Amino acid sequence: MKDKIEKLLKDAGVAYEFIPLPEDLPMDVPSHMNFYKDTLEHALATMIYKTEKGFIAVSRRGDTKVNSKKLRKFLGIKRLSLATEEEMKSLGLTPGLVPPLGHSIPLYFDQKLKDIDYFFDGTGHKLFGLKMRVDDLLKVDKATIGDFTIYDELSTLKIKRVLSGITPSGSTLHLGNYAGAVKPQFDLLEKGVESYYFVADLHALTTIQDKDQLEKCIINNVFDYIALGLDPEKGIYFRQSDVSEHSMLAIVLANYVPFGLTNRMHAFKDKLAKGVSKENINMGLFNYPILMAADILLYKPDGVPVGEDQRQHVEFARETARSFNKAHGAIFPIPEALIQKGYTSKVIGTDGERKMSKSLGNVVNIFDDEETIRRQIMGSYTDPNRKHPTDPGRVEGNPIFIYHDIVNDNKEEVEDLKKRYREGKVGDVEVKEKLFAAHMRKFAEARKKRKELENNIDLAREILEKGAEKARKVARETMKEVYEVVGITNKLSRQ
Ligand code: AQP
Repeated sequence: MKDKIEKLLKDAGVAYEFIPLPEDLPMDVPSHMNFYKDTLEHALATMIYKTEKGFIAVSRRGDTKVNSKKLRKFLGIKRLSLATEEEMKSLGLTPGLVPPLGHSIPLYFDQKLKDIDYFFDGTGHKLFGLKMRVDDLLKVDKATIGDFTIYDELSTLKIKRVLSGITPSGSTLHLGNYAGAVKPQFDLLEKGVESYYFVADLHALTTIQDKDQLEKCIINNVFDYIALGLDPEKGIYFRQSDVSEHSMLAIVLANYVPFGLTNRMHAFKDKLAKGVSKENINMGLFNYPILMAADILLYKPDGVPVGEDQRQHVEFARETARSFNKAHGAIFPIPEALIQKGYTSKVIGTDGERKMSKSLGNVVNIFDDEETIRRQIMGSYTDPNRKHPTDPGRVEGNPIFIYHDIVNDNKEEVEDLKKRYREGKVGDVEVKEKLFAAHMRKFAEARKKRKELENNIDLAREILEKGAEKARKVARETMKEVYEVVGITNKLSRQ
């Protein structure tokens, strides 16, 4: 393929550059752009799709995503899916290495390409990249230009580093944690965003005061994340208390936070609402948002992927950063809360009323034993107005259909169940049985892996320690900077 491209470019008499690439360079676009020391807008990604009219190649900029609705409309087609590895091979192409020219199938370029001068793409050869001018490419290729992409929000927000924490307060993760936080966090890592994850053991002290229980929860959390697919070599995964700068920064930041703002935070207000008197609420809970602001600001992330329930706390961190910056100059970038759109931002619990929460017990867990998960699903609230399976039911906002959307990868089955539910042609039991089966399918591999990990506590500790070493480097730099600007000239700030 590379030779064919070279000939095409030479014959057309245009300028181009083949760039030698290191053998161990990962295949993804962000890693390539990192290597070129350039940004995603200058990456060209060419994808092969299958349609009812045959295969097509589509080129888009790295900071955009193909909008399938727009593309289907543009092409006047109904069916559109990415070609499989086998199908690509039959076209003489290697997945991840598709060049933007030399195809035997129709080629389409998104028009946003015309807003950049040059681009980088593949040559079909793992060890060579291609750099050339967009105008020159258009001279060589007989591509059709159209408008079928949208900007990728993450690239336009310029998200390069993110940070997320999870409180090890329960036994395992639930579907709310998964859809609202863990899955989006993993998606960011996949896209090449530098990702920090920490087990918030200091936050857990607000509710756990039994050391064995705390340690168990921490280790469980590591097993959950690793079983779900976190690669600790790619993402930096550590334990909050292993990086003492979290506590150090919280003490400093407390001086930049008004009492009134902290008093309005929901973690504290929720407890009051549950009837606990102010006199009995521990200060750890009251100070929780301050420690969380320190957790975040220490790593100067651009974004914090969280569920809707944490929006207020991220806003608190932003406010704290502004207040500190006002006094000392632009030390902290103001991070964005990266919250999912739609129902996954706040997955409803099995009580059909409140957010799915460990402490409320209205959960469907991921790693519990089969019987417990079956019980959680079978006991879930559905549509209270539906007395018989023949009554038309409500799908929107119905927990069992929300859970189907999260775990059931058989979308045809989900659509069929929704249709029959609306028409009063399926009972709750069948919907729940199918949900249970889909849950088991979705997490089969993760559940197997978690079982294998279960007795390997040393591995969990090793992962956390290695992660902490990496996290500490960044945390220490920020802390030095903070001590220096506030005037604490001690051993750390002089280092
Ligand atoms: N129901 C939910 N929907 C969407 N996102 C959720 N998250 C939690 N519940 C939902 C997100 O998961 C991340 C980790 O949460 P956490 O365990 O650290 O704390 P949490 O938000 O307090 O979770 P719980 O289950 O509600 O714990 P408890 O009951 O102990 O307070 C966060 O990003 C959170 O937004």
